[in-house]
Amino acid sequence: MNTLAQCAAVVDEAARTATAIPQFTESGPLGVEEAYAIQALSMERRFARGETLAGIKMGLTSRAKMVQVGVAEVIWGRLTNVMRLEEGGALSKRRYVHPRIEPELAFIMKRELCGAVSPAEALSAVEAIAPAMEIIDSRYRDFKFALPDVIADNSSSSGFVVGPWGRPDQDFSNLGIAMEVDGRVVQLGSTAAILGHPLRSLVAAARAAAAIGGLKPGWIVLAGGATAAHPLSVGQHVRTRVQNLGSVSIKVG
Ligand code: OOG
Ligand code: MG
Repeated sequence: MNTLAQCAAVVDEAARTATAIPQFTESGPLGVEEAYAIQALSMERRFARGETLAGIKMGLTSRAKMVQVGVAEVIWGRLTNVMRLEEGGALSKRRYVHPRIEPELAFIMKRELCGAVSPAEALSAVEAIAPAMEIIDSRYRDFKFALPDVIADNSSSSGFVVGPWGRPDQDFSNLGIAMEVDGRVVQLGSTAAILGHPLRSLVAAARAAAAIGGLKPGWIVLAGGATAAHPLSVGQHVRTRVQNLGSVSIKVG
């Protein structure tokens, strides 16, 4: 079995070169704690190349997502400045292995938030909320993985795009979501699909982030896909509309 640092190098190289790799769990057991250690070490390699931490993403916070990937645990990963795509801009598909896109809700923090917090405390630390989309790109062959594999692979995160920021003091517990590809709706859902209320995902993020010193002001937190993810192909134009919050879009080049 490889060391954690070797695994981190393997998964980082797979992401950097957009090359699929076999799952780690195919060659031996891997624990969840070790998997988070691999994630941390692989992201350290990116930070050493000049990327900076921009926040965290929560994953598998909706039933639709758990069913799609066959893993039923909430997971998290790290977002970097380089992963952020410009709203309305284009992504280059050849930089990914087999990218998918999913509708999300983003928070931006105005205050630090760390450890066990109540939903009200979490909300009071939020500067704004926005419609968002995450590009997920499992580095594992055929987009297949077990829980420790996906955690080691930064929870499949590979890009994100954020729409207009809105006030956090509005009811966002059950807002309709429609994700369209070239004007055709491919996924319909509600923010309520995210743990019953997206704020619960932020509470979970604060708990998870305790391991890295808490959520920091200015960080973005992605609450997790509200629907199943949709595969991306060159030429597509993808737009997600969230009731009351506006829309966010990306082109695939
Ligand atoms: C794992 C990442 C899950 C979400 O929003 O649920 C995720 C995957 O689907 O590959 O990002
Ligand atoms: Mg996601």
